Amino acid sequence: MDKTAEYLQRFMNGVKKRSPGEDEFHQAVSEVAATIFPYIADKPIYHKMQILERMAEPDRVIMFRVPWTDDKGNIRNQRGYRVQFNNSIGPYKGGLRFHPSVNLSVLKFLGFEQTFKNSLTGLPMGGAKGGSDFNPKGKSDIEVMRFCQSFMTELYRHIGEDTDVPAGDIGVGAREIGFLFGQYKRIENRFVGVLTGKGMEFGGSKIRTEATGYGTVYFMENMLERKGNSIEGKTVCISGSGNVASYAVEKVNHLGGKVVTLSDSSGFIHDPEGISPDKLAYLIDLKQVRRGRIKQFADEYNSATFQEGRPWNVPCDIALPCATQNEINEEEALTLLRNGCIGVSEGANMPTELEGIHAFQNAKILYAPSKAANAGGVAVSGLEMSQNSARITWSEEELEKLLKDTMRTIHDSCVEFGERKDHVDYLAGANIAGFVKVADAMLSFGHT
Ligand code: NDP
Ligand code: 2IT
Repeated sequence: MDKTAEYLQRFMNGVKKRSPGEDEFHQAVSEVAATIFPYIADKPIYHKMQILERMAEPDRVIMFRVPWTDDKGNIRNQRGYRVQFNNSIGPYKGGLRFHPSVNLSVLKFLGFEQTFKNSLTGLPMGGAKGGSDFNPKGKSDIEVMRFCQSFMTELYRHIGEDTDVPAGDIGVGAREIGFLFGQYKRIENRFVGVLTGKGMEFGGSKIRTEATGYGTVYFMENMLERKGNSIEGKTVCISGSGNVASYAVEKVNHLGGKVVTLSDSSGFIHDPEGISPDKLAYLIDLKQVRRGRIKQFADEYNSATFQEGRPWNVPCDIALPCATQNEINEEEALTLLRNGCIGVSEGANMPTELEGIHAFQNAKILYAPSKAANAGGVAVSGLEMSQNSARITWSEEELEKLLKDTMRTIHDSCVEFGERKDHVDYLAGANIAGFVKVADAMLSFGHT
């Protein structure tokens, strides 16, 4: 074993020993470390100062009890978390996830990834993630409000516009951000930009709702453009049917592609005729307003069929996983490749298992890892913070241009650090580009 491989193995053994059983966290760290160790092999200062070791340990983990009362009068207890991972380049920043699968491992993987992602945006934001094992599905609006108020009653003391600025993620959208912001303001008696993804009436930014999905598609368009190709005329498989998936559909449509699948946790729909703008309007109302299931889409439109499972056996040119982590395994990656898929851009965080990533990389298709591909959401969150601090509002045109330019810059940084003999390793490029800025800031701080 060469020295780099030996360091990597020793490092991963340390991470696993310190955080036993945190599989998702180990997965995220090992994917990053496998590309950083070769990069720092001839840069001893990063070893000496234990930079990656320090980056793989959150600054702070906050865990708390969240009691709330359901509509039947029962007292329920959930667990709340905020993982403040790294604030070397700016205040902690990252979403809140409400989903029954939330645990410390999931939030640590997300917070670790967020640190690199936020660095890639070029904006001054550190990395964090939080949330709860609360399941918003089937809950009344009042139950969700009571839960959000209880959650914020503990969280408020740990966050602030210059300390830590949460936002949405799975299960946390405009409704939840409204309840959370209302409670923060009430407790603190201060109206500040402590959350992003706010409603337009109370300090939200234009384009924030659309930003992640749009950005994921822009990244794919940038990769294709570099190869003299484009999304126009391409068949696209998308998973998920929430915020990210919906606006990815919209942007694919704008660019002349055709989206043929969408999914949720019960299954997927296949619509060979494509998700036209009127079908997308139906979907957004179904998922965001009526909080229904994707199966209802196939009940509404004859052109669509519903099946259980994931959409990856439907032939496509481009795949945009936009649901959750580990939703493409090796077999599904190989199926996509066999069916002619030439590009994957990850709207979700860590949607591809390590073996699936290796399959995409071995095939040398255009593979954009989540920390680069879905950075558009947090980038516009950063712009929301700037607007709030300056008490100004930018126009939709300005923000859409800033988002597009940011995705282009991130793409170009990945190429700068990931260009190899006959292809671009976007995974290594994103990891290294994200690492350098945070690492160099940490070097400046000395032994902190
Ligand atoms: P939403 O809650 O709006 O939608 C989530 C979608 O994913 C739903 O269709 C949901 O289906 C599906 N889903 C969630 N968990 C599972 C699961 N375990 N198995 C199968 N399907 C699942 O969330 P977002 O669209 O905001 O987030 C989607 C992904 O994008 C996440 O990975 C998130 O971390 C990432 N992301 C989000 C950003 C944002 O700005 N919102 C920014 C960057 C990344 P169901 O309704 O059945 O639960
Ligand atoms: O994963 C992510 O980047 C998000 N959920 C968005 C974070 C943010 O602060 O906007």
